[in-house]
Amino acid sequence: MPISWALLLLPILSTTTVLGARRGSQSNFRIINGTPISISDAPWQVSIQVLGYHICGGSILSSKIIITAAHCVFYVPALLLQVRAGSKYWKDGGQLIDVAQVKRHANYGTDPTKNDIALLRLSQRLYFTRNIDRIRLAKQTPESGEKASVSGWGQKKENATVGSRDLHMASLRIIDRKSCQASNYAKLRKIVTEGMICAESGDRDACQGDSGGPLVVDNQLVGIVSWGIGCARKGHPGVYTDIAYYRKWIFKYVRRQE
Ligand code: 4AZ
Repeated sequence: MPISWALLLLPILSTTTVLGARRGSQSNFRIINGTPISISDAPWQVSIQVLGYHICGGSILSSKIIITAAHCVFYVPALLLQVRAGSKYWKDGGQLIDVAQVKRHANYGTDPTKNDIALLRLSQRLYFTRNIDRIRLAKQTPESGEKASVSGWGQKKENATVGSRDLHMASLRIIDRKSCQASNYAKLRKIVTEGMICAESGDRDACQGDSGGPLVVDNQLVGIVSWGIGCARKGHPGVYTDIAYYRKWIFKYVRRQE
């Protein structure tokens, strides 16, 4: 399926994914080749949920603002969305809070890989603990070769049908935009535009269900899991929304809400 369709269908696919997990047939799926972590290792990580099921990851910017991918919340009204913070399990624990408002990037739409960024305003404040905290935004786009980590409740295998019950993290390396474009994405005519950065590391990657979640360098948010062709395929890096590129857009909205 073309990636653009896949991205549009993501909320639906992810919901079925997690329904599968609840049936308990396969309980071990996660980020590709990551390791289980405590929520205190990534206290900014949240699970974004529709009708009680995990659809995407997100990160805490402030006690009332979550940042995620626009494709995660494209067709979803705020009243169906909730956020779970402070638990390594998407299904239990921590704080579960309703979403009051969704702010997608105004230029998100026709191409679901572009401007893939959204903010959620919560109906109540999160109470910060050692398991729930904000993450700072990177001021600069990370350099090629820098070590980064990605976390989430997504699939362990590209063709898996279920997400992970518990939170996983994988270490990656940043690839600059031009090298990323020169990968198989050039042959496939996938455009890695300004506002995107890439990361990969052999057999480790983000996958479906990790979308919207954090890519972190030195405890700063540098990216949002956005798209890719498959998961952990050689020459097909994971593509992330570049936080530094959208910093002004983010702060315009965050200031207005605080
Ligand atoms: C997805 O479908 C997706 N390997 C997210 C990340 C990547 C691929 C697919 C990166 O949401």
